[in-house]
Amino acid sequence: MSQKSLQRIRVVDSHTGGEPTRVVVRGAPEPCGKTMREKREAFACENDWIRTATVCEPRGHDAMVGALLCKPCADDCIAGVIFFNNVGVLRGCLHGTMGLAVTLQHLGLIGSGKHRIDTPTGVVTVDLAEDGATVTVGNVRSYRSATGVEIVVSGYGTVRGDVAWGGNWFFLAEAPSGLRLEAGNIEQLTDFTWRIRNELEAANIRGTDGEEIDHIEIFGPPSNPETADSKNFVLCPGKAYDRSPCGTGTSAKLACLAANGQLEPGGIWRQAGILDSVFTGSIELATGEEGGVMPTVTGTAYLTGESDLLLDPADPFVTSFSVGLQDVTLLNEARNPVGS
Ligand code: PYC
Repeated sequence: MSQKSLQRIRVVDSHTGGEPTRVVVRGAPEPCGKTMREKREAFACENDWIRTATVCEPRGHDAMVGALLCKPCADDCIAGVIFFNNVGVLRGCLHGTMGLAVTLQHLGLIGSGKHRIDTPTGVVTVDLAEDGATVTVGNVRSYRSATGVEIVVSGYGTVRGDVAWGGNWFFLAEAPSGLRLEAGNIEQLTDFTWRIRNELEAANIRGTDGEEIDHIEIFGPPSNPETADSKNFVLCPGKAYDRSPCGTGTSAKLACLAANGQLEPGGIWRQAGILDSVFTGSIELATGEEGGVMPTVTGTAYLTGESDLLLDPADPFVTSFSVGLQDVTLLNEARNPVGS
């Protein structure tokens, strides 16, 4: 087949503490909107095939997080970004923001130092260190919205936890004793946290904006207390677990610690993920009546690839296994604007 009939989407891949990020840098249309929230909505409604084609099988996998590089809506930002995964668009994503920072440097768009990024949750900052891998993200206001929330999880009994916003909605709880918080126990950890998510949904326990709590985060002691204060397992919306400690989840954790009086401005919290990679967090108190904290989260991201994904309109799975043939028509219609 001639090369002309293939559509190309340029991506740069990285991982942050083990969690992959695929930044779409060319070949996708710019979503419409005056704010990044509007662009996120437009992307979800009109260009979902970009999501499925880039992060779902056969080009991606369930743990892959995508990031569409956009024009920012705020003048003082270097870039805009919309994050997405195997089941839909995300709100925020800090491991992905760290991956975006090393990607932008790789593309020659930023150097080390501080930069502002426009996202659907608000403007975040990235501070890229001289080593080209360590990234400190200044996140949006994070806060605990409910504490001592009890749900009964079949097979496990009553689970008590907090609900917090860290750029996504989280339910945070201690892992029950007997549930090993280890990479060798992913199946059981996934089963437990998936049951929590279903119970929250059944009980209509939601975020303060009425949105679903689609990230579940459980905690236990760190594998190595010299390098971390806590270890977590985070279940993401599409039932994949976060390989990293989860930056928005760490922000939600910092908000809960601060609300409990366990973390103050100037203090440091080292959050390990299930692979024992660590994010380091600290807070400032948010100004204004609403309370909460302004978290800062540091991690390391490394580039893993740079490639053109090829989309052949004749391929019945061109935009992934999970979408119907009508999407192929959509792709054909979208080819000219995308390719130009
Ligand atoms: O690091 O914020 C994060 C994140 C969200 C979903 C996966 N990673």
